[in-house]
Amino acid sequence: MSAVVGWPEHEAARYRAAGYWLGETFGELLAARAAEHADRVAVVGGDARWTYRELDERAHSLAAGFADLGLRAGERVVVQLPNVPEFLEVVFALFRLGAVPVFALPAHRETELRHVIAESAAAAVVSTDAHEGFAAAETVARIAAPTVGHHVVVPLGEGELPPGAVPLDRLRAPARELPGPSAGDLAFLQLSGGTTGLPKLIPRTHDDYLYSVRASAEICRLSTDTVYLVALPAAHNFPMSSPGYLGVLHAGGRVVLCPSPEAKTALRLVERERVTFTGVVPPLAALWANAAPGAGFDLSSLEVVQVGGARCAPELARRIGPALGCRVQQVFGMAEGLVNYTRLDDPDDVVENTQGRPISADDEIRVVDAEDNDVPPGEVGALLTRGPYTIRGYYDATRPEVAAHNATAFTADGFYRTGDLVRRTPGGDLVVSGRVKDQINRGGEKVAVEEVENHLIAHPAVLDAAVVAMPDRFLGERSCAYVVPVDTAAPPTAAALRAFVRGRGVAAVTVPDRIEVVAEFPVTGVGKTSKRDLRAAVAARVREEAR
Ligand code: AMP
Ligand code: DBH
Repeated sequence: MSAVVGWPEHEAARYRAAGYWLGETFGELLAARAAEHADRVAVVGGDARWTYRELDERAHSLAAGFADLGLRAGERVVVQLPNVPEFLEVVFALFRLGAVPVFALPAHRETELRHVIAESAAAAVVSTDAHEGFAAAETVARIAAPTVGHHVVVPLGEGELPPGAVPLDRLRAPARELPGPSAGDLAFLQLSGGTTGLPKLIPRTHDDYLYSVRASAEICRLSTDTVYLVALPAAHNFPMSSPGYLGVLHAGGRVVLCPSPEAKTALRLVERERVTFTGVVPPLAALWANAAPGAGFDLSSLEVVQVGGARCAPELARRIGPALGCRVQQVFGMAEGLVNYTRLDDPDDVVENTQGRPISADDEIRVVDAEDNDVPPGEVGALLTRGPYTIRGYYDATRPEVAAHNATAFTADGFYRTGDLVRRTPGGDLVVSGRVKDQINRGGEKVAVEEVENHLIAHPAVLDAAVVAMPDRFLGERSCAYVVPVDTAAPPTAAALRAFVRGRGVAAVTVPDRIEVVAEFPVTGVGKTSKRDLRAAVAARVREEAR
């Protein structure tokens, strides 16, 4: 067993023969585009406007700098950067060297960082000094992970550099040829939303990921005229590859990094940079659609706004187009692989009411019941998938606990259990109706339920905790934690529990939105906590309170 579970050789051969896997690496892609489009602007962010040639040269120079630092191909590097242009030069430098970025989100805090550093056995961390009031560099220094030999900091002028941390600019070295990775090698580790706890590491290769990027760029009709706004965090799979900034760089277009997804900031950039294409999660789409009509920005350049990451209500899908003056595309994807799109020439009915269909003719889709039998066509079931860009196992499969999880997250014949409940329309489009897996989708941000429960249970006054989704008009879902106190006569207050979880240094999304202290949980026939009943109970209370 190796750390990365690969595709069986006969399937890999099929994906190569079909022209999906072309044997190209990210570094080679950028070099090719820099040769074709040298003087076109590739990246706009902050005060920077880099051409393709500049981005390529910066990545070459930093790759040499990382090598000089002692970083080697195959070593993992946790990268936590917000939407700054340095994000792109750093990740392309690492790609070029064959070092493996691990994409932490800017919202991650000590608990998540500690986890991804440990799980990836990271040799280096690239962080800011501080962002969003979070002392990132200091936190990385405090974690003091034994595997981490290098800490590189992109200073945003918001915090101190800990002793031993190297500012990014000091890494720049004269470019030189480096051996570089092969297209079949592990390119990076993406993070899952974390369905059963902290994020899991998703191993993606140059070959498989670039196939999804190229095919996405084609489906989304990207060209050298595309100006793409990265409104979501650049580290997330959606703005990275669906078609995201990688799709745009593949097409020779322009990537504009938005420092905040807030409507005014984003829409002002749309006007200033003549943005043509962007992707957002449903709550953002709603905010933008509400803000745009009165805001007075010229949005006439906008052609397509994608909405994905969580269920988009048909009413919202209908409103976005008229409010922003653009076409809408629904995107249902996952960092593990499979991505579905409504197509740009689909009828309104499909765009509004479905989450689209897969990228590839070789994306295999099964909709199954609890025993893994196919449900009749059109009925709701659990979505299983396998294909040329869907992983066969989480990283690092040499670890027993990861191998054990892989045994349940994938079928014996290599299908990924997405945990999503879907049905397929006669036209072949998927409609997402819920989740099998115990995850809360807070407007696209996934709450790691078990993790929240673990934090709560760590409180001395808490006997047991169960976290479920409660419906929310704005975010779709928020988290509600049910708690059984050790002593029902002296229960902890909700405020104290929330402060306790926050005090453990977790992302804000991990702090429960609502806490209900109860004497006991409802149970199923065999005595397990019935989360179904808890969900129904909190939904009823939310409805009552809204009356
Ligand atoms: P992650 O595991 O963080 O990559 O999140 C992927 C999950 O987000 C999917 O398995 C779905 O549960 C959810 N998701 C993504 N896009 C959509 C969408 N358009 N509609 C409904 N759910 C979505
Ligand atoms: O939610 C996701 O993870 C997601 C949504 C849309 C994704 O990974 C993607 C597109 O590629």
